[in-house]
Amino acid sequence: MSFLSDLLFEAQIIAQNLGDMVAGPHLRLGVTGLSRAGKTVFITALIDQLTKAARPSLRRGKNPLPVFRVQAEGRLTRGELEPQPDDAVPRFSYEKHLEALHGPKGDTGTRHWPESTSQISELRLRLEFERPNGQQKTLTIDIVDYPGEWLLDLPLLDKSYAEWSRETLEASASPARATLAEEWRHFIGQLDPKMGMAEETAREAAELFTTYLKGCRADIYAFSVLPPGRFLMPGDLAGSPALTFSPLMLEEGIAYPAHSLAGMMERRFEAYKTHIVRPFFRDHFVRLDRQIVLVDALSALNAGAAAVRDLEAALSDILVAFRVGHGNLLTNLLRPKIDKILFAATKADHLHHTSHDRLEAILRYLTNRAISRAEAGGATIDVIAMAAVRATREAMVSGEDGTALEAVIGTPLAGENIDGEIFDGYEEAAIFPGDLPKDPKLIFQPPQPGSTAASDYRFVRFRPPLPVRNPEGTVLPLPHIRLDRAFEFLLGDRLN
Ligand SMILES: Nc1nc2c(ncn2[C@@H]2O[C@H](COP(=O)(O)OP(=O)(O)OP(=O)(O)O)[C@@H](O)[C@H]2O)c(=O)[nH]1
Ligand SMILES: [Mg+2]
Repeated sequence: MSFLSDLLFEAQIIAQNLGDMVAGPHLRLGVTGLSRAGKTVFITALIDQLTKAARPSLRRGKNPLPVFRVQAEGRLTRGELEPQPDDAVPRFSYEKHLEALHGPKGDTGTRHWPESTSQISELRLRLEFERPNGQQKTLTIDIVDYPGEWLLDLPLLDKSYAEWSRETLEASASPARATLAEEWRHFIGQLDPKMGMAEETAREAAELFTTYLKGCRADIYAFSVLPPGRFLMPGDLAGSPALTFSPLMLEEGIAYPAHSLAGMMERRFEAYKTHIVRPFFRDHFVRLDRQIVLVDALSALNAGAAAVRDLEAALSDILVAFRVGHGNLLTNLLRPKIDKILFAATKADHLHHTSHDRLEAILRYLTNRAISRAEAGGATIDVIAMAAVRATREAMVSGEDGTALEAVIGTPLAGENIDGEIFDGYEEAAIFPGDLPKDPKLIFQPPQPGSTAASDYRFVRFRPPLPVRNPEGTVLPLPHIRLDRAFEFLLGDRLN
């Protein structure tokens, strides 16, 4: 049965890849990232920039994408949205997300970031360009957006229910998580996994487990390793039996009968993998050509060393699931490989540009294991600090002792708090977020004694920037930091 389903799985992948190949020059770009990493904002900014890049009337004097060669050399002639390729997948709500950033119905006072993603969606962009020899060409780019939580499920594919139970329980006993897990652990601690199946008990265990996972995600903890992803973002599966399971305290080496509570939980865990995780993996991940991995290192730094360690673990777990390297026509048909991966530390606009190199060094350090693995597979890797949408500008402010500090100015979101000052969402503020450490290793260390803040950095969330219009009333592409460098790395060679 499992051999047959594996065979069917492979056949479906080959059929999809064949379809992709006959569709003409095209690239499937994976935009990967844990929840709140900035995927939806990045995709929106990418489309906003690339559909406007060939229109000089939508520039503020200077070229907004100087490092993106096809555009800088004036060879990008058109960027347009096309009907997406998969009829069964909803369309990425580009217009809605962009309108949110600009301010719905032209009211800039209500501009806000797009909502957290709860469903998969997809979009196709067609770029028309001139090759350096003058030949006209097109490149089609498919991009998929999905809830970041679902990404955490990929590592489950290789785990049995017993392994997953053991690992999840171990993690929940760590000092950083134990308090959050207390009620759930107490509940399952009283259960005998050999007892008969009991729907009510399974439901209660699953609910307490979900509450624990949600607690871990709160800003002050900002933990990253929290599978199963659908427990946090169920999409259309809320309340379904596929989500009604939980780890149990199992005894090593015991095979639990099918009619026991453990047997039922195991069946549901396997069903979750078969019916939810595998299709997501097959329909999305296996077909990617290139990958940008967005990492919100700043939120983890804000929450402290335990969150940073957790983020590092989550990133290396996830990246094992990528297929990387250079394939030939045949191997690409069977198993397309990701030949380029860009690791991007997002939201760099929270920092003065003098700290961007340090942020980049931190991300390089966090993804070290993943980078070595990908490079060994033959993929080309780069690491950047970037802001898909730049919500701040820079300024010098003077610190308490009169020293000059490199700060950023923006409008903090309503409710953001720095040292007891609560922002109202309208007032601008100059913020010195603290210096990132020169030595990236220090991010794994707890704050210095004497520090009053939960950590030594203070990043607040800012509102999106005020939109700027051209004389005809069209909104210009939003400001960004190094988005053009990302485009050049991910797309540049395909636009030559
Ligand atoms: N300042 C700034 N904030 C950003 C940027 N990108 C994302 N953010 C912030 O990060 C939040 C999450 O961004 P999203 O793009 O929704 O993240 P996501 O990865 O799609 O998250 P899920 O849909 O929950 O998986 C936004 O609401 C913003 O507060 C950026 O370029 N600059
Ligand atoms: Mg999203």
